[in-house]
Amino acid sequence: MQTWEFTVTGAVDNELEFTWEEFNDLPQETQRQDFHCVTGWSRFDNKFTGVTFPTLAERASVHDDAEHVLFGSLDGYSTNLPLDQCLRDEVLFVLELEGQPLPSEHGGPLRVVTPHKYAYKGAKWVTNVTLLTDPMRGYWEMRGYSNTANPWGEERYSSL
Ligand SMILES: Nc1nc2c(c(=O)[nH]1)N[C@H]1C(S)=C(S)[C@@H](COP(=O)(O)O)O[C@H]1N2
Ligand SMILES: [Mo]
Repeated sequence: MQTWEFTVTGAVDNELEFTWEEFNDLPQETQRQDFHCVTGWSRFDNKFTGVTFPTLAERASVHDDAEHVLFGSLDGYSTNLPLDQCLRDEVLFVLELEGQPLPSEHGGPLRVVTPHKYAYKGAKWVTNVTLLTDPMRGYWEMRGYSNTANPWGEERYSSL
């Protein structure tokens, strides 16, 4: 974890940069959440512990004209969401699964979960969050999956 670094940049007053120890010192909460992949499988009742998106947004002091968010990961993956879809306590930066450090195959040491969206909106191995004034598309959103990804609307594919 020596080289791990996490940043929040873009349309914010305070650009944030965390070492692993600093990130772990942020206030955390534990939640039970379901998980829906766009291809049809789900995993129910996962116990996740981590830092909420609003906690980070408050510390960064997000600009009034920020409307969108891009998440970036170590594997080059990215995904995007409107800011109002991120400012929810269930958008969690997960450090622990079932009380254990998040395994790397599930995105450890740190991943995002978005229970209100298909799971591709939750970046594994996340290391940067960029606040944007204009929308951008992430990896799957550029490749035909739905930009909005609401699982109850079964919004799987982009119509554009
Ligand atoms: N960095 C990164 N995050 C990612 C992906 C990925 O390929 N790279 N795949 C996404 C997709 S499509 C799904 S369904 C979930 C899978 O999470 P899991 O491996 O913990 O089941 O991670 C999402 N986050
Ligand atoms: Mo997925």
